[in-house]
Amino acid sequence: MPVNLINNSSTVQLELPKSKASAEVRLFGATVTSWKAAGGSERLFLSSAAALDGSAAIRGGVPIVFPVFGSPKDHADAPKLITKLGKHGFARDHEWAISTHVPRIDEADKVAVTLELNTDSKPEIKAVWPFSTVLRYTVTLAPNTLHCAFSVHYLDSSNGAEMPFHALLHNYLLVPDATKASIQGLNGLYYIDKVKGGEEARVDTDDFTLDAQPIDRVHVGRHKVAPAGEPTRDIKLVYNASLLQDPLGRMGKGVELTRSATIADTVVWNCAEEGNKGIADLEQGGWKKYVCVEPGAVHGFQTLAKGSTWVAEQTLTAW
Ligand code: TA6
Repeated sequence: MPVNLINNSSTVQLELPKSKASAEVRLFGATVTSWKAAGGSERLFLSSAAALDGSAAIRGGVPIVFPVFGSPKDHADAPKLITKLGKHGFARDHEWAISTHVPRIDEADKVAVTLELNTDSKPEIKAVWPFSTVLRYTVTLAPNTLHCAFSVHYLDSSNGAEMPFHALLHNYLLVPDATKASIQGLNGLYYIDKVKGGEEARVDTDDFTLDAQPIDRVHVGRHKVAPAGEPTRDIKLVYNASLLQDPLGRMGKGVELTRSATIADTVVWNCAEEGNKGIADLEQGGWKKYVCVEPGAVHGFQTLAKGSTWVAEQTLTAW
């Protein structure tokens, strides 16, 4: 069966036997923890020290950040209503369920599963989030792509207020060597540099390399000088791997990311060697194996009216 429940029903495994593509999605946090494109080579980083027992958000894969990016106190515009939320919100550290509302796709070259989190069913979420909300997440595997569709359904609330939120897909992309990898597609974007205390600057190269320095930047999709209607930018992560780093050339050249216009911002994060020491669930030397490239809606809060739905989608393509 190409869609299986494994590990005591804690994980959904998607498989395409012909191309040898596969993916694993944990019910905890709806976190995709493995994606192997055609040929079977892993494309996501998962720390060997990550907690996989539900005691903490998973360090690696694709955690979902919702409904706040960072802590509410990081945002001067955070509405009072949501100041009790923890860092990066609650989607990534709660158990989701397999949706009974959306049929699973199970075809020769495409398999998908939909997970769901109903905030009303979790008292600890209700205590900090005054909106009845259903989150749905559909992960679709094709031979060379992983498609992730995240939707927010605002059902009800006692005060009828608009729902404020951020959302982001926190992709930990596996790289042969983070100091060699480069990111294309950010050129010209204005960004907020969290390593430099929130300084603002603009990217001036189309081949941005990390160079072993800590990086934590929020690139604003709709940058200040962009003419109205500028298309959403696509990102290419280029491995720049030498034969030494990938002797059999199995990993390919990189990963391309495209997304819906709803998640036009792009966060780039790597903690570098010095930051690695302070992150207990990041394996030693783990910083060199990942680059986080995270499409999101995190610059300013989105608002959703009661009864409405918001959708964000990304496609990762192995090349
Ligand atoms: O998305 C980047 C970021 O917000 C960084 O500031 C860094 O803290 C990272 O996420 C990881 O956060 P976490 O809570 O998972 O340790």
